[in-house]
Amino acid sequence: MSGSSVSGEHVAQFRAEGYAVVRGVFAPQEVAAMAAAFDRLHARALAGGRSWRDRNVFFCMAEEAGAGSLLRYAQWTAWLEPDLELVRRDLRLLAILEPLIGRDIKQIINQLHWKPPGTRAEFGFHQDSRSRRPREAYRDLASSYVQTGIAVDPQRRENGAVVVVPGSHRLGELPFDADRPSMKEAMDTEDLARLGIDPASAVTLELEPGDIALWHVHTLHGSGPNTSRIDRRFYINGYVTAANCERGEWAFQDGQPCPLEGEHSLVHYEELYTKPGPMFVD
Ligand SMILES: O=C(O)CCC(=O)C(=O)O
Repeated sequence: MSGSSVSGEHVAQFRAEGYAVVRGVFAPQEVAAMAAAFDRLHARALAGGRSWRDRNVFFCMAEEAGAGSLLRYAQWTAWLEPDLELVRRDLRLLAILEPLIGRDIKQIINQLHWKPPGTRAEFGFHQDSRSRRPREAYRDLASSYVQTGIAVDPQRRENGAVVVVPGSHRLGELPFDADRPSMKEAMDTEDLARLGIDPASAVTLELEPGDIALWHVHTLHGSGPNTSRIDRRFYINGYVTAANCERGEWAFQDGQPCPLEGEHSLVHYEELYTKPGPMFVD
């Protein structure tokens, strides 16, 4: 696939199953530019050695037994890396999003996830709706929000690809323990069984570099450890119909890409205006 030609087949699948995969959106040289940006960010985060914040930009470090200090995720690095900034407002993403959430779109997630070989770095099964807080800032979440993930490395079960439960978006918001953040949990099929869901119905989103996965705010998903010999890097961008959200950075206004510039907007970091950093965070 090239240019902004996206076939539209993903729309029916997203509506029916709560997820979809669009293949070959970004070309190898574009993925290489994303990977190089990831590498620079990774080196910067490890050099700092501790979690670090500058306004919405956040490097979350974690200690893992046997693996030492890891960059677990980084948020809003599009502010630091021009190639990542261009991707977040690429017209091919608009072509994927517009049939689902319109052409006036804000962005509320800009995040890279990195699982080096041999690390756990898992995400327990969850619904993204749980993190969309404060709830009054996000109206009509179920029909206004799409999470996307671009494969930078091949994604397989062995290196910790996303696993989704098809059709689970129709279950609405499920009871999860708010004290168990998904990034602190292992991907455990018992969690599905407890919700009355057959664990065998879960599907691994196998992706090649440049493919995009998208999922609904109520789709149950998680991801397991990286038991392979390759990295698993994933570039996540979450979007919302602008009229239904008080938070976020503009991504597209009337279908026109909006660069990140000027002041950071309030998204998830509630102390943006009172404790902007830059600072290490414990
Ligand atoms: O990177 C992953 O595997 C987890 C992604 C995820 O669960 C999310 O973005 O909600």
